[in-house]
Amino acid sequence: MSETQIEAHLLPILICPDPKLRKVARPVTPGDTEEVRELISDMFATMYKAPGIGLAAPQVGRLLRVITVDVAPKDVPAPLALINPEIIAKSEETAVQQEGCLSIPDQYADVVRPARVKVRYLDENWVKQEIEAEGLLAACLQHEIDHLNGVLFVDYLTPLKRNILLRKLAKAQKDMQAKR
Ligand code: K1U
Ligand code: ZN
Repeated sequence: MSETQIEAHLLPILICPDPKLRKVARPVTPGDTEEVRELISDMFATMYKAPGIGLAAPQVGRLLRVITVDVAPKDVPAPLALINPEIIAKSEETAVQQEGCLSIPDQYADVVRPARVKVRYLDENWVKQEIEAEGLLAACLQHEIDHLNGVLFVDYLTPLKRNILLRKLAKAQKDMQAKR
Protein backbone atom coordinates (compact mmCIF):
# COMPACT_ATOMS: atom_id res chain seq x y z
CA MET A 1 0.00 0.00 0.00
CA SER A 2 1.39 3.47 -0.94
CA GLU A 3 1.77 6.24 1.62
CA THR A 4 -1.23 8.24 0.33
CA GLN A 5 -3.67 5.32 0.56
CA ILE A 6 -5.56 4.81 3.80
CA GLU A 7 -6.99 1.50 4.89
CA ALA A 8 -10.74 2.11 5.21
CA HIS A 9 -12.86 0.74 8.04
CA LEU A 10 -16.56 0.04 8.08
CA LEU A 11 -18.18 2.15 10.79
CA PRO A 12 -21.34 1.21 12.70
CA ILE A 13 -24.28 3.42 11.67
CA LEU A 14 -26.34 4.88 14.52
CA ILE A 15 -30.04 4.08 14.39
CA CYS A 16 -32.87 6.47 15.36
CA PRO A 17 -33.63 7.36 18.22
CA ASP A 18 -29.90 7.50 19.11
CA PRO A 19 -29.52 10.94 20.79
CA LYS A 20 -26.31 11.69 18.83
CA LEU A 21 -28.44 11.97 15.68
CA ARG A 22 -30.16 15.01 17.24
CA LYS A 23 -26.96 16.94 18.09
CA VAL A 24 -25.52 19.83 16.04
CA ALA A 25 -22.12 18.88 14.59
CA ARG A 26 -19.21 21.30 14.95
CA PRO A 27 -17.30 22.84 12.02
CA VAL A 28 -14.08 21.13 10.97
CA THR A 29 -10.88 23.14 11.62
CA PRO A 30 -7.36 22.71 10.22
CA GLY A 31 -6.44 20.86 13.43
CA ASP A 32 -8.83 18.07 12.33
CA THR A 33 -7.09 17.45 8.98
CA GLU A 34 -5.68 13.97 9.66
CA GLU A 35 -8.77 12.74 11.53
CA VAL A 36 -11.05 14.03 8.75
CA ARG A 37 -8.98 12.42 5.98
CA GLU A 38 -9.41 9.04 7.68
CA LEU A 39 -13.05 9.72 8.52
CA ILE A 40 -13.91 10.51 4.87
CA SER A 41 -12.26 7.31 3.69
CA ASP A 42 -14.19 5.28 6.31
CA MET A 43 -17.44 7.09 5.49
CA PHE A 44 -17.18 6.26 1.77
CA ALA A 45 -16.50 2.60 2.56
CA THR A 46 -19.45 2.54 5.01
CA MET A 47 -21.79 4.39 2.60
CA TYR A 48 -21.05 2.10 -0.38
CA LYS A 49 -21.33 -1.05 1.76
CA ALA A 50 -24.70 -0.03 3.33
CA PRO A 51 -25.57 0.73 0.45
CA GLY A 52 -26.47 4.40 0.50
CA ILE A 53 -26.19 7.48 -1.68
CA GLY A 54 -25.10 9.70 1.20
CA LEU A 55 -23.77 9.66 4.74
CA ALA A 56 -23.17 12.34 7.37
CA ALA A 57 -20.51 12.08 10.07
CA PRO A 58 -23.05 12.19 12.97
CA GLN A 59 -24.58 8.96 11.59
CA VAL A 60 -21.32 7.23 12.46
CA GLY A 61 -21.12 8.97 15.82
CA ARG A 62 -18.75 11.78 14.82
CA LEU A 63 -20.11 15.26 15.50
CA LEU A 64 -18.12 16.95 12.73
CA ARG A 65 -19.49 18.81 9.69
CA VAL A 66 -18.52 16.26 7.05
CA ILE A 67 -20.72 14.50 4.51
CA THR A 68 -20.16 12.04 1.68
CA VAL A 69 -22.47 11.71 -1.34
CA ASP A 70 -22.62 9.64 -4.53
CA VAL A 71 -25.88 9.60 -6.45
CA ALA A 72 -24.36 8.26 -9.69
CA PRO A 73 -25.22 4.79 -11.02
CA LYS A 74 -23.10 1.98 -9.50
CA ASP A 75 -20.94 1.52 -12.61
CA VAL A 76 -19.86 5.19 -12.77
CA PRO A 77 -18.88 6.24 -9.26
CA ALA A 78 -18.95 9.99 -8.57
CA PRO A 79 -17.85 10.28 -4.93
CA LEU A 80 -18.15 13.71 -3.37
CA ALA A 81 -16.82 14.58 0.10
CA LEU A 82 -17.94 17.91 1.53
CA ILE A 83 -16.33 19.52 4.57
CA ASN A 84 -18.26 22.32 6.34
CA PRO A 85 -20.99 22.38 3.64
CA GLU A 86 -23.35 25.37 3.63
CA ILE A 87 -26.46 25.96 1.54
CA ILE A 88 -25.89 29.44 0.14
CA ALA A 89 -28.92 29.57 -2.19
CA LYS A 90 -32.10 27.59 -2.64
CA SER A 91 -34.93 27.79 -5.15
CA GLU A 92 -38.44 28.93 -4.31
CA GLU A 93 -39.64 26.03 -6.42
CA THR A 94 -40.00 22.80 -4.50
CA ALA A 95 -39.73 19.16 -5.54
CA VAL A 96 -40.93 15.91 -4.01
CA GLN A 97 -38.43 13.08 -3.61
CA GLN A 98 -38.87 9.74 -1.94
CA GLU A 99 -36.25 9.63 0.82
CA GLY A 100 -34.78 6.92 2.97
CA CYS A 101 -32.17 7.12 5.71
CA LEU A 102 -29.51 4.67 6.80
CA SER A 103 -30.33 5.68 10.41
CA ILE A 104 -34.03 4.87 9.83
CA PRO A 105 -33.59 1.59 7.93
CA ASP A 106 -36.21 0.32 5.46
CA GLN A 107 -38.58 3.27 5.97
CA TYR A 108 -39.29 5.63 3.07
CA ALA A 109 -41.46 8.71 2.62
CA ASP A 110 -42.01 11.55 0.17
CA VAL A 111 -40.31 14.74 1.31
CA VAL A 112 -40.84 18.25 -0.12
CA ARG A 113 -37.71 20.42 -0.33
CA PRO A 114 -36.34 23.26 -2.48
CA ALA A 115 -35.86 21.83 -5.98
CA ARG A 116 -32.41 23.37 -6.49
CA VAL A 117 -29.63 24.36 -4.09
CA LYS A 118 -26.19 25.92 -4.27
CA VAL A 119 -23.77 24.52 -1.68
CA ARG A 120 -20.39 25.95 -0.66
CA TYR A 121 -17.90 23.56 0.93
CA LEU A 122 -14.28 22.54 1.28
CA ASP A 123 -13.24 19.49 -0.71
CA GLU A 124 -10.93 16.71 0.52
CA ASN A 125 -7.94 18.91 -0.33
CA TRP A 126 -9.38 21.82 1.65
CA VAL A 127 -10.10 23.77 -1.54
CA LYS A 128 -13.21 25.98 -1.47
CA GLN A 129 -15.83 24.73 -3.95
CA GLU A 130 -19.43 25.44 -4.92
CA ILE A 131 -21.88 23.01 -6.44
CA GLU A 132 -25.32 23.66 -7.93
CA ALA A 133 -27.63 20.69 -7.67
CA GLU A 134 -31.11 19.59 -8.64
CA GLY A 135 -33.05 16.34 -8.57
CA LEU A 136 -31.78 13.51 -6.38
CA LEU A 137 -28.43 15.24 -5.71
CA ALA A 138 -30.23 18.35 -4.38
CA ALA A 139 -32.40 16.21 -2.08
CA CYS A 140 -29.43 14.17 -0.92
CA LEU A 141 -27.27 17.23 -0.15
CA GLN A 142 -30.11 18.79 1.86
CA HIS A 143 -30.76 15.49 3.68
CA GLU A 144 -27.08 15.15 4.63
CA ILE A 145 -26.67 18.80 5.68
CA ASP A 146 -29.79 18.37 7.82
CA HIS A 147 -28.01 15.50 9.61
CA LEU A 148 -25.26 17.98 10.60
CA ASN A 149 -27.95 20.04 12.34
CA GLY A 150 -29.65 17.12 14.07
CA VAL A 151 -32.56 17.13 11.60
CA LEU A 152 -34.00 13.91 10.13
CA PHE A 153 -36.24 13.52 7.07
CA VAL A 154 -39.12 12.38 9.31
CA ASP A 155 -39.20 15.93 10.76
CA TYR A 156 -40.75 17.09 7.45
CA LEU A 157 -43.66 14.66 7.69
CA THR A 158 -46.99 15.25 9.40
CA PRO A 159 -46.98 14.08 13.06
CA LEU A 160 -49.27 11.20 12.06
CA LYS A 161 -47.01 9.95 9.23
CA ARG A 162 -43.91 10.43 11.41
CA ASN A 163 -45.40 8.42 14.28
CA ILE A 164 -46.48 5.57 11.99
CA LEU A 165 -43.03 5.40 10.40
CA LEU A 166 -41.13 5.58 13.71
CA ARG A 167 -43.38 2.92 15.27
CA LYS A 168 -42.71 0.64 12.29
CA LEU A 169 -38.99 1.24 12.76
CA ALA A 170 -39.16 0.50 16.51
CA LYS A 171 -41.07 -2.73 15.84
CA ALA A 172 -38.63 -3.85 13.13
CA GLN A 173 -35.68 -3.12 15.44
CA LYS A 174 -37.34 -5.02 18.31
CA ASP A 175 -38.09 -8.02 16.06
CA MET A 176 -34.49 -8.00 14.86
CA GLN A 177 -33.11 -7.94 18.43
CA ALA A 178 -35.41 -10.85 19.35
CA LYS A 179 -34.03 -12.94 16.46
CA ARG A 180 -30.42 -12.42 17.60
O1 K1U B 1 -28.14 9.97 4.93
C1 K1U B 1 -28.56 8.84 4.76
O2 K1U B 1 -29.12 8.26 5.67
C2 K1U B 1 -28.37 8.15 3.44
C3 K1U B 1 -29.62 8.18 2.57
C4 K1U B 1 -29.55 9.41 1.69
C5 K1U B 1 -30.78 9.80 0.90
C6 K1U B 1 -31.58 8.89 0.24
C7 K1U B 1 -32.66 9.32 -0.51
C8 K1U B 1 -32.93 10.67 -0.63
C9 K1U B 1 -32.14 11.56 0.04
C10 K1U B 1 -31.06 11.14 0.78
C11 K1U B 1 -29.61 6.88 1.75
O3 K1U B 1 -28.74 6.65 0.99
S1 K1U B 1 -30.92 5.77 2.02
C12 K1U B 1 -30.56 4.46 0.86
C13 K1U B 1 -30.87 4.84 -0.55
O4 K1U B 1 -31.57 5.81 -0.80
C14 K1U B 1 -30.33 4.02 -1.67
C15 K1U B 1 -29.62 2.89 -1.45
C16 K1U B 1 -29.12 2.15 -2.52
C17 K1U B 1 -29.32 2.56 -3.79
C18 K1U B 1 -30.06 3.70 -4.03
C19 K1U B 1 -30.55 4.43 -2.98
ZN1 ZN C 1 -30.17 10.05 6.62
